[in-house]
Amino acid sequence: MFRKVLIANRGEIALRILRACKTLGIKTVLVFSEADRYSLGVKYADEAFCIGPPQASKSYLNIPNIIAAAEISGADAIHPGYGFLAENADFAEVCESCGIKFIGPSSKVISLMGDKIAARKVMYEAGVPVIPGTFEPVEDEKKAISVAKDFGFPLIIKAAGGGGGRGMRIVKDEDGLKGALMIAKSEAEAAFNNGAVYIEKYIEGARHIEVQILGDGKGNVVHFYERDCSIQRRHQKLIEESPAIGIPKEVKEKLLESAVKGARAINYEGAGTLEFLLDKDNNFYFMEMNTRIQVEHPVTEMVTGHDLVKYQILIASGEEMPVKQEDIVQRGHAIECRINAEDPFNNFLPSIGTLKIFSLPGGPGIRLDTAIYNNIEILPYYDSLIAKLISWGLTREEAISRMRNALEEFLIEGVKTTIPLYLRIMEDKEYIKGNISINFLEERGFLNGERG
Ligand code: MV4
Repeated sequence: MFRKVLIANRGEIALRILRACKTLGIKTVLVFSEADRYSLGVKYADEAFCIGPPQASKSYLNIPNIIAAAEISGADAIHPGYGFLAENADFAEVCESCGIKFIGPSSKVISLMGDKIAARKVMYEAGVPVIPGTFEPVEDEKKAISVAKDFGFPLIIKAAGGGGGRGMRIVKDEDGLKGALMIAKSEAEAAFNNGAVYIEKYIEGARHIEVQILGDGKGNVVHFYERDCSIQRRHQKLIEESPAIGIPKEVKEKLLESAVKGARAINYEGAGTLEFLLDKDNNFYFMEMNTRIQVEHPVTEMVTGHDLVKYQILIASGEEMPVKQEDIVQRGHAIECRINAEDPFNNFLPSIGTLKIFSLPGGPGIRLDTAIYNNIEILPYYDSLIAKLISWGLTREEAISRMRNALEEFLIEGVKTTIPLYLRIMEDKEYIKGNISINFLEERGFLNGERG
C-alpha cells in the first residue's frame, strides 16, 4: 500500500480524497495555489506545498511544480481528483516515467478515451451500442452530405479532441451543413489542437444516463449502477440522481452489462464512467467515457454504500478488485444538487465575496461535500462549485423531501447561490414525476429568469 499520496486538486474533492487516505492510514500531501493558502485542505493534510499563483495554468495545471512537490515530499502516488489534470494523458505519462503512481488508468487508456472517435470505435467493436455516425474524421462537405444521406437530419458535429459538450454543433438541414462543418473544424483546431471532427445522428429529447464502473487492470470490472445527469445547463450538470427512474428492467440490465463490456475491452484500471444517451424509446447509445472520479460520484456512494475513492486508491496500489459485483446493491434513491456561487436569476453570473454561514443542513440521509467555512473568500479563479448537497431516501419521494428540507436549512449569505433554483425544481411537478431530459431546464422555464 502507498505510504504517502499527493493530492493535485482543491476544494471539496481535495477533502474527499484526504478523508479516503486517512481511512486507509496513508499520509497526505496537498498542493495548493496562493488563492487556497487558507483552505481546509491545507489544514487537514499532513504536508502542503504552494505550487504557484492563483491562475490554474500556473498552479493546479503546473506539471513541473506538482512533480517537484511529489519528489520533495516522497509521495508514492498522485490523486488528480476531477478537472485540472485528471484526464491529461501527458501528466499521467510524466508520473509513469518518474515512478510516481498516477491514481487512474494508464496514459495510453486516457489518451485512447480522450480521442472520441477512437473511443467510439473501440466501444463499437466491443459490442457496445454507439450513436449512429462516423468512425472516421469527416474532412469535407461531400463526405458530410453522404453522412446526412445515411443518417438523416438533425445531425451533430463533434470534435474528436472535445468531449463534455465542448466543440459541438447541431445541424438541422443541408443548408447549414457546410458552414457548420467549417466552423466546427476551425474551432476544434483552435481549442484542442486537433481539427478532426466526426458526425452523429442527433438524438432528440434524450436523457443523459451514465454508468459508474471500476476496473482493476487485471481483467476484473464491476459496475455501481447508473446515474441520471440530464439536468444540465450549458453542459454543466446541476442535479444528478441514482437510480435513473423509469428505465425498463431489461434495458437497464443491458445498459449496465454494456458498460462493463466496454470497460473490459480496454482492460480498464480505476474508476470510470461510460456516458450514454437514452432516447424516448429507451434505446441507449454510448457517447463517451470519462476516465476519472466524477463530481457526482456521491449519489452512487449513497445508493450502494461503497467508498469509490478508497477503491481507486486500493486498485492503484496494485490490489485486485476489492469488491464483488454481487455485493454491490442499489438501495433507495439519492439526489445531488451542485451548489454554485452563481446567480440563477441573472444568467448564472458567478458571484464572489466573503461567505457567511448561518446554518448547514443535516439530518437522516443528508451528506454535504464542501470545503467552505465561515468567512471564506469566494474568489473568481476556479469553477463556482462551493458545495455538493446529497440526499438519500428509501424512495425518490423521500430523497426529494429531504433535499427540500436541507436546501431550506442551508443558510449562507455574502454570495448568490443556486440554492433558490433547486428549491423551485424540487417543487416542480414534472421533476417530481421524473419527467426529465437534457432539455428540462429550458422547457420548464428555469433559464433566463422566467422561473429560475
Ligand atoms: C449528443 C446529443 C444528442 N445526440 N449527441 C453533450 C455533452 C457531450 N457528452 C455530448 N452531448 C450531447 N451529445 C448526439 N448524437 C446531446 C448531447 C447533449 C446536449 C446537446 C445540446 C444541448 C445540451 C445537451 C445536454 C446534454 C447532452
